[in-house]
Amino acid sequence: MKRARKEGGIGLVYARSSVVRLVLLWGSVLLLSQPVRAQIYVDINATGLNNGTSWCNAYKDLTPAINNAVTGDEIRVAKGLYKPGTVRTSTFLLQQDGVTLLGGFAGCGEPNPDLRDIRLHETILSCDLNGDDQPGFINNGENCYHVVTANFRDFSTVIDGFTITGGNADLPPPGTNDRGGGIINKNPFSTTNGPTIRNCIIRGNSALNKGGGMYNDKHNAILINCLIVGNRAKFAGGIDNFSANPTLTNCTIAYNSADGDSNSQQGGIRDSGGSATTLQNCILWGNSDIGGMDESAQFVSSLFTPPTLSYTTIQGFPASFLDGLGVNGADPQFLDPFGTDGVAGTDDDDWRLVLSSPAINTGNPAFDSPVGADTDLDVALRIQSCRVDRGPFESAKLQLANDYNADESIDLIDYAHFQRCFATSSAANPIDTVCLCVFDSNNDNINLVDYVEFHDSFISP
Ligand SMILES: [Ca+2]
Ligand SMILES: [Ca+2]
Ligand SMILES: [Ca+2]
Ligand SMILES: [Ca+2]
Repeated sequence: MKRARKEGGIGLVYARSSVVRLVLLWGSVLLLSQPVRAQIYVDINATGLNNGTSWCNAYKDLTPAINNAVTGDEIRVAKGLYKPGTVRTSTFLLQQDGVTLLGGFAGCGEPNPDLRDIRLHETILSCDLNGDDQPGFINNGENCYHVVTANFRDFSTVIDGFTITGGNADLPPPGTNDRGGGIINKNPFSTTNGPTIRNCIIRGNSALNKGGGMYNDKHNAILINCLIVGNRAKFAGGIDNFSANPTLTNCTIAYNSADGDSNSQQGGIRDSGGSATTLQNCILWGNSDIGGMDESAQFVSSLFTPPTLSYTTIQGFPASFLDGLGVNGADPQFLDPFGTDGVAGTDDDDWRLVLSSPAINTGNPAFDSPVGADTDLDVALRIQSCRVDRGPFESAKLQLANDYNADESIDLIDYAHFQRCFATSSAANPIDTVCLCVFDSNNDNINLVDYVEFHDSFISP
């Protein structure tokens, strides 16, 4: 008998709105229960003193808030569009570790100004100084070089809940205004562990040289629940890493492009200078270079410092030495990656997964949501059904009973997992939560009763 467990329903359910509302309430309670940090408010619609002390007395710009923040402060930013200044060298320059930037609040004049919903209250950081950008990087000649600059910033620097767009790092050397259009993290001296970037959309940025979306030089950045789409550069349209070991979890890096003059210029992510990226529950798809959209256009690394890949989708896989548990090349099936304007990386795209997506319920079965990332980019619960999805959006689709690997077929692969899960749990043989969720038919443990259920499903699915 096919049956979906835990939620008690039968078949597949897609009911996001009620989940979103529940999680919003829950998220608000969480925010209230966290230790008190000094809060600095930023709201482009603020009407009062503009000194940052409350929503209606908020700074109207983000820059003075950043400049006045000290370690331990939390900068809360209301919905709206924020620019770093008026000249091309303007950038949101993060100068202090231990400061958390949170976007997505309702803000002044709203019934609950503290209500946080990063989708409904989109908070955009943009380099489009004239406000005249069009899809396809048109009119970005006056845009500033880097939207965010986080040089030397460590993990305690947190950027959470922003859309980062319009950076155009097009100034030829000397200098580094030719890289990192969206975010630049550079330490020329020694390795820095940071910054931490969560729940962010980095889209529509460009660079003359490398790292259209992001450039990490000796910065082991952490990215969780991020969407890096529609950025471009000569080399590495999405993310360029030099002597850096970033960790990406539940990120989608898609339809970024590199227009360098050889056929392996790495539209998605490039590791060089000894870099070794870690990717878990991620999707690399549709990134292109002049050689097309093969595996080398998604991700390029060195044989000598290979990346650590798990439960990640890479278009064109397998084609090189890249490998890892749960890595495959199955089309993730985005809902509408180009939108009505036909261009990836603009605000009409939809990067959620269609219900038939093989990226749903196929993330790491042992995954536990990291701190600060227990919701997805829709502010819905990060882990739904039995198992986390790949990419920043979690589907509400339920997983079939007895279908451990979520391929909607109950076969020998699932039988092997049943045997593993059936054995007594021990340190050498841990039973993950997916075991219990898909195989434990009567909510006690995995035992002979469940074996009978599995057997029935197996012979008569
Ligand atoms: Ca512009
Ligand atoms: Ca679009
Ligand atoms: Ca799931
Ligand atoms: Ca299966």
